Amino acid sequence: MNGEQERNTLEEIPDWSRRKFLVGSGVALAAGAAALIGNSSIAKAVERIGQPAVNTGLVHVYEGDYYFAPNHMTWRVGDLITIKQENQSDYRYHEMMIGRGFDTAPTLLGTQIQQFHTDFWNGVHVTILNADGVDNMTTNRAIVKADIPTSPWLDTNPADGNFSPTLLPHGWIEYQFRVPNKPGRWYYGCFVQGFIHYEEGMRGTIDIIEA
Ligand SMILES: [Cu+2]
Repeated sequence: MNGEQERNTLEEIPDWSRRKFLVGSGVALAAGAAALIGNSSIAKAVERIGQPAVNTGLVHVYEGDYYFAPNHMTWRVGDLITIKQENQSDYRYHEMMIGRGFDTAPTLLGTQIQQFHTDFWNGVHVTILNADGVDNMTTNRAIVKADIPTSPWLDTNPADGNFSPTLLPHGWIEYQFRVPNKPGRWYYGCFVQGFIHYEEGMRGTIDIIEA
């Protein structure tokens, strides 16, 4: 039985985690500057170098151990977006869920966070354009069609879960959708291996702005 925890720890990302993201994503110069100055508002600013004000069209989302690059995006309601989700890890599976709040469940290690409580993708039309190296993908309540064969990895059984493309090491997938009218702040994260990836820094934020 799932409990609910209406809280996201993302506002409390400590400085060490931010630095780890910067180094991990290869923004060495920016990370060096941020470390020298040691000012968290500067570290915050450099996260956004090279990113447009609004992400639209083809948006690359790189996955590594344990981060997303970028770890912040801005989407506009009604825009057509193609996410190319690319797992750059040599060893680890990574997924991408988007939502709000957390669902928890009892485990041998105590109560643990399992997934987002509110799945961003519920009711959203998504087209899978291309993929290579998908371990599994649960559509949950997204409305998914595909331009490519998706057997055996696509699970279209509606369940009480999150829409979640899960990639093998070096796997990638491209999917397209129109940003739904769900403005405000959303969170993304990887819940592979329980909550470990998320807690280690594999998470980000999306601000959805009105058209
Ligand atoms: Cu992961």
